Amino acid sequence: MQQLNQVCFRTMQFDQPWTLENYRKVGGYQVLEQILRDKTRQEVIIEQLKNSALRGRGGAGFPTGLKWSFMPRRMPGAKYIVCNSDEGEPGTCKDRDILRYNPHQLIEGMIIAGYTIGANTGYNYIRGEFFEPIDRFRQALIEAREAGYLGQDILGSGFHFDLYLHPGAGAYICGEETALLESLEGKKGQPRYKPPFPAGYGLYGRPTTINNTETLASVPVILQHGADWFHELGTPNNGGQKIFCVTGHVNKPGNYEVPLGMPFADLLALAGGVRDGHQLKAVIPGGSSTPVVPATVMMETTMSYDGIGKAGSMLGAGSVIVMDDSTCMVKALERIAYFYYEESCGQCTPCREGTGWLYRVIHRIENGQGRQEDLDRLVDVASNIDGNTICALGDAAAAPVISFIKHFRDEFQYHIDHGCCLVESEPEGLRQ
Ligand code: L3W
Ligand code: SF4
Repeated sequence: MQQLNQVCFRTMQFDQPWTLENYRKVGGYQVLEQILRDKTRQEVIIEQLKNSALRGRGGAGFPTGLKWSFMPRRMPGAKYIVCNSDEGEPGTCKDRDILRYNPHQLIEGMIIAGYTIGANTGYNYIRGEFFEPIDRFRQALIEAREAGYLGQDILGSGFHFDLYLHPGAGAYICGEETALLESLEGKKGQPRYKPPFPAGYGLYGRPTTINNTETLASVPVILQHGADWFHELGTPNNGGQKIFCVTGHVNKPGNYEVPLGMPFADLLALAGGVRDGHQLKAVIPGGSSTPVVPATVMMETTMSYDGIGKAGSMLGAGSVIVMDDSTCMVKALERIAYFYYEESCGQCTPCREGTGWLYRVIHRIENGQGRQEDLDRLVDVASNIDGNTICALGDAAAAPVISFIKHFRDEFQYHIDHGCCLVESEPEGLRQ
């Protein structure tokens, strides 16, 4: 069996993994101390990250070293590092557990990021409903400040860095990076046009780097053990271990931190396999925004950005929603479509109108009132949303519709022809 929990969950071996005392037992804050003591050149840190093949864990898989290199470090004036802990993607529950069980590693990662990109201020935007994770992160901030890792002249190095926690207010769209920045500025959380990207025009119009919680929490471990060590945990171009949130019809749902490139079949086995007495039907491999993959393809797939890409989907945030043969695919898609309809910020027409249109048509098919032309209409509406909106929520609403109909068209057609479905069940991974 592959080794587990070597990166973000490495403190899980202790009774109270979230304390500073236990974080120090795995070498916590030693990397930061060394960087500040040696005044390590920022280019060296960025090069290490590039060599580690760390890719953004928030959904897009963008190379982290490259993103940090975009920052105009020598430009005078304020720059910011922002952590996106607004984890709201259906099926995703990993960042929540990093905040709960290893908050200091995230804090160390953010201080190192601030040093590297030339920022003296950081914000962690945390989903507002994460009560315990917020408390743990707040307590860790107090501990880190008392230990001299935050504030003015950190450890006598001349570098100062302040880090603030900002709870969100319940909007999924604030997990989109530019909506998050608007929300941090105190405005309505609506995405901005890109470009300009945050690296050029971010928080308060200043250069800003935004990374996901898991991404930033991986940084101290990479610098501690070396880029090659991290890269070799995974596969070429897909460095490290990654947390997979396995939900739905499995015997042991949960967060599993395993090497990128692990065969899906092994991950499924770790999660206890499909519910007893049932067969695997399909998997949504990266969260509800990513295309569904049928069982036969999924069982031949490896869990990496490139592996899932070859299967016609995306690794996304690593939120693996498992559906067995009791799942009604029409019902499952109806649930997903309602989510995007509900969470659209309403700023652009194809998304505002299209998500409602998609939901209403799927709803009527599910309720036995589908029309023969509905499947083509759904694909047409989804295709017209895809790529025509300000942010990725439009694409995220379209992708499930197109893929569900592509792979399970017969099931949708059965609903239209007979006014009912063959199987009656709700996918547990999609329950909110
Ligand atoms: C400077 C350039 N920066 C790209 C930066 C950009 C961003 C990152 C990736 O969507 C996906 C979405 C969800 N100069 C740059 C540049 N950047 N080109 O790189 O950008 P992008 O646009 O590819 O992705 P995104 O807008 O960040 C993220 C999908 O993830 N998703 C959602 C997961 C939800 C959670 C959650 O709840 N926590 O993670 C799942 O699949 O649909 O496709 O930073 O600025 N030339
Ligand atoms: Fe808002 Fe949807 Fe447009 Fe994104 S795609 S800006 S969520 S209306």
